Amino acid sequence: MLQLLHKIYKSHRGNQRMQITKEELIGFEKEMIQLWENAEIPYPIHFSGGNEEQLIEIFKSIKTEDYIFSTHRSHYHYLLAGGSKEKLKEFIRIGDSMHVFDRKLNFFTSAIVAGTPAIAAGVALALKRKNSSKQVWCFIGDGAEDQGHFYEAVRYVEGNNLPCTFIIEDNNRSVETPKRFRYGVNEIEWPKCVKRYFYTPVYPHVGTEKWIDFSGKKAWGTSF
Ligand SMILES: Cc1ncc(C[n+]2csc(CCOP(=O)(O)OP(=O)(O)O)c2C)c(N)n1
Ligand SMILES: [Mg+2]
Repeated sequence: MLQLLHKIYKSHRGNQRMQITKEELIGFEKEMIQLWENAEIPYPIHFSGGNEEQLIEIFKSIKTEDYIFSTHRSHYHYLLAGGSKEKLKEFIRIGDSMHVFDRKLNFFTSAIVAGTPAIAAGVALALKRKNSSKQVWCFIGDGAEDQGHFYEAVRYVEGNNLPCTFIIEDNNRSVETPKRFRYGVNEIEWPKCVKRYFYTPVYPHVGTEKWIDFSGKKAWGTSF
């Protein structure tokens, strides 16, 4: 009986990824900010903040077996994907905050703005050919939304009805330039494979408000 209940529960719940709370997300990032401001992370780093609730909601639809493509701002995505805080901390400490990768979680990142949509489309094509039920989720910023590579991937995914959803994380800035200075006032209406959420970022594009003196600091775990 218990086994049957478990089976029913699992089939309703799907294979959802591990849950992490808003407070835990903020707490993790604050810890990393402390390291950064103590000049213990001598690399460029993009902090997440202000989009916890939106992402927690979106990740309710992302199953354990799905593929996730993240961006240069990867910390929240990785933790919500079920990634371990310790592993993420290691990536960050060695300067790989923008290159977080985890094959077991099907989690990939690129620091190249709009570098992932074409790869996401390719993975989605392969999944469709295999009759797989897995989905692809590709996060991009509104700066990446400006890029032709994104448009090409959207056209291909929509035209071929591929299992891929693009999620624009719209914080109205590409580096620090708002949309009206980039292309005026009109938004493009994308087809249904593109979703968008808005948020007000807590931190600047890179680092925090503070100037950090990295002179004499060594890369973590190295002698140079
Ligand atoms: C191809 C490419 N051009 C430029 C950059 C430098 N760059 C890094 S992040 C960024 C802006 C990204 O803005 P957005 O996609 O909106 O993400 P956000 O930082 O707002 O989360 C730029 C231009 C890059 N990484 N790759
Ligand atoms: Mg942006």
